[in-house]
Amino acid sequence: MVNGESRSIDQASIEMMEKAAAEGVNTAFDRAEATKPCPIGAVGSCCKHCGMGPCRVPLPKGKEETPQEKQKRRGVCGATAETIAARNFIRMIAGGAAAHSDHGRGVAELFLAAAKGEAPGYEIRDEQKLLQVAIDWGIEIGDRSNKEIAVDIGERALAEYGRQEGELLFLKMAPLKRQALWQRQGVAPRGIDREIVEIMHRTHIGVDQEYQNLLKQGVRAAIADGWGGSMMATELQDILFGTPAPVAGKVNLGVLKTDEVNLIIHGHEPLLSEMIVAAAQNPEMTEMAKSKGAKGINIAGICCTANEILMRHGVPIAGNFLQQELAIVTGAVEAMVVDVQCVMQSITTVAECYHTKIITTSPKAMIPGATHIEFDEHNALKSAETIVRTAVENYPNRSKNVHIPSQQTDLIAGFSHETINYLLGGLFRASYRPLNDNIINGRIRGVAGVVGCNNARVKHNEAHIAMVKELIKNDVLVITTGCNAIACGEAGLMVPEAASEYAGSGLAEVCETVGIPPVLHMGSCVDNSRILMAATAMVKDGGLGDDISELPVAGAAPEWMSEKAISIGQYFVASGVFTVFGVTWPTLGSNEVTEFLFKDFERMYGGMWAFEPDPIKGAHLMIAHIDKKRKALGIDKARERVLYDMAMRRELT
Ligand code: SF4
Ligand code: MSK
Repeated sequence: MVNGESRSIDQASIEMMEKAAAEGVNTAFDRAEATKPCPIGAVGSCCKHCGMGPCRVPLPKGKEETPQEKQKRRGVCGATAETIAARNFIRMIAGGAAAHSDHGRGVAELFLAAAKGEAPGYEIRDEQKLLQVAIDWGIEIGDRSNKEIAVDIGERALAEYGRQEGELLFLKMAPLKRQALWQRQGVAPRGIDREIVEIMHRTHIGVDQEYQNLLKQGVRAAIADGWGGSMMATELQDILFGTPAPVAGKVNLGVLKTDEVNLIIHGHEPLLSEMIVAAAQNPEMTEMAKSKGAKGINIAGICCTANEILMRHGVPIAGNFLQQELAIVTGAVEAMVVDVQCVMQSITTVAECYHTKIITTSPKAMIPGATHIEFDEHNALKSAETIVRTAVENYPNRSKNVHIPSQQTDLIAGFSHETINYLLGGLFRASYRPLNDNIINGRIRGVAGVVGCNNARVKHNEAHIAMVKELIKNDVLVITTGCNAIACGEAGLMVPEAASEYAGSGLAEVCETVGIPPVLHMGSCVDNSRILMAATAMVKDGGLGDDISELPVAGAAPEWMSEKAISIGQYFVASGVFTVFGVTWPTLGSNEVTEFLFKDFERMYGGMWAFEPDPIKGAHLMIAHIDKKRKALGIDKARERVLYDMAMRRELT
C-alpha cells in the first residue's frame, strides 16, 4: 500500500495515488522514490559539454587547498568547479528563457497572421491594450485601423527576437533607475534569440572561463525572458484573447465529471486551447456527445494552459504539474491534449492502462504513443473540432473502473495588473496608490510573488501552502502564478473569505474592504511579467522609492523544478527582487559561485538569490527582507494597529 500522506497534502491526489498503486500504475511519485538524484550533478559540479567528459569536480576536502591539490580538482580541459557550476546554471537560464520566449514568438506569429486576416477565428479583443502597446513602442496610431496598427506591432514583436543591437523595446517599461542600472552593468539585452545563443556559445568547451562573466550573460538572457519574450507573450495574448478580469472558478480533480466527456488541456500556450473551448461549446459537438451517451463536454485544464483558460473563461482546473498523471488515473478522461512544456512523457504509458487518448498538437513536442493532430493556426477551429470529436468518440470506451475524487475548491482568478489597478483605485482613478498607502501605513507589510512548479522530490503542494500561509499571516499580500497558484486555489486561499481565516489583521482589513482574496492569481508562467509590471506600477505611483529594489517585496519558488523557474528567478533578481528557492540549489558545488549569486548580486542588482528548503524559514527570510526595505524607506515605525471606523474604510476603497 502506498503512503500517499507522505507524498502530497492534497487529499484528491492521495486518493488517486492509492488507486494507481492498486491498479499497478507507475507515477512520478513512484519514480522519484526509485531514482535518486546524482549528488554531483544536483549541485552543478558535473560537466558533459564535450566528448572528454562527463567530468565531475567535487568540492575541496579541506578548507585550505595547496596549488597542487587545486589543479587536480578540474575537468579534463582544465575547467574549474566555478566555471562548471556557472556554465550549468546559465544553460538552465538559456533553456528557460528559450521556452518562454519561443512561446512568445508563437503568439507573435499568430498575432501577425490574425492582424493580416490570415488566421480566421482570432481577432483583437483588447483595443485599449493594442493602443497602449503601440504608444509604448512608438507606433503611429493617427487614424489608422486597428488591423494596420496590429500588423506593425506583430512585425516589431518578431523583430525583437533577431535584434542584433540596441535594447529590447519592453525595457522601457521598467523604472528609469532600473534601466540605468542595467546599462551600467552592461546587461541590457539586445535581441532575445541573440542572448540565448550567446549562452550556448560561451558555455561551449574553451570559451568563457570566468564565472562572473558567465553569470553576467545569464542575467542578460533572463532579462530578455522576463522583459522580452514572456512580456511579449502576455501582452499580445491579452490583446488577442482579452485581458483577464476577476472570474470565479473551481480547482482540483473533482472538477472532472462522471457523466460527461472529459477533455483535459495541458501545457502552456493558449493559442489552441482558446479554440478548443469555443469548439466544445458548438451545439453540434454537444449533440454528438449525447449520441454517445454523455450529458455534455467538460473541459478542464492542467498546468499553465489551465491558468490561461481559467483567467479568461472560468474553465475549471483539474490540477498542477504533479497531478497530470493522476487525472488520467481517475479513468474518466477521454482525451488529454497537450502542446509544450511540463508535459510528462509518462502520460502515454499511464493512458495505456486506461482508455485516455493523448493528443500532441505542436510540431515541436511529440510523444511516442500519442496521437498527433497538428495545430494549424490558419484553420484553428477545424483543428480544435477534430480534437473535441476524438475525445467524444472515445467516451464509449470508458471502463467501469472510474473514480473521481470529490475535492474541488472555489477560487477567484483573473488579477491582471490592470485589474488590480482598477480594483484598488477605481475606474476613474485607477492606481496602485491605495496599495502603496496601505504598505506605508503598515496594514500591508509588503508584497510577495510566490510562483513555480511542483517537484516530485518534495511533498506535493506542502511547501507552497506552508510558505504562502506564513506570509499572509504576517500581513504580506501574495501574488502568484503557475503551479503555486493552482496549489493555493486547492487549499482555499483564493476566495475573499480566506482573508479573515488566514491573513494577519492588517492584510485582512484591506482584503475585506476591497473584496479581494489575500492571494491573488495573476496567471501562467509567462505572466510573471505581470508581476514585473505590478512592481513597476508600485514604483511609479510613488512613496516607496524609485526602483523595484527599494520596494518591500520578495519572490519565491518553494517547489521549483523547471529551467523556466531558474530563468524567472534570475529576472526577478536582476529586476531588484530578493528571491528564495526551495528543494535544491544547482550551484552548491561551488561556494564562490553560490556566494556571488547570494551576496554580490545584491550590490550589483539590488536583488539576490537565497536557498532555503524549509518553507517557513524561507517565508521569514522574505519577511526579514521586506522589513529591511521598510526600514530603509523610513516606514518601519508605521506598523501600528489601527482600529477602523466606517469613514476610514470608505477612504480605503
Ligand atoms: Fe570535461 Fe571540459 Fe569537456 Fe566539460 S568541457 S566535459 S569539463 S573536458
Ligand atoms: S506549469 S514551469 S511546472 S509552474 Fe507553467 Fe507549473 Fe513550473 Fe510548469
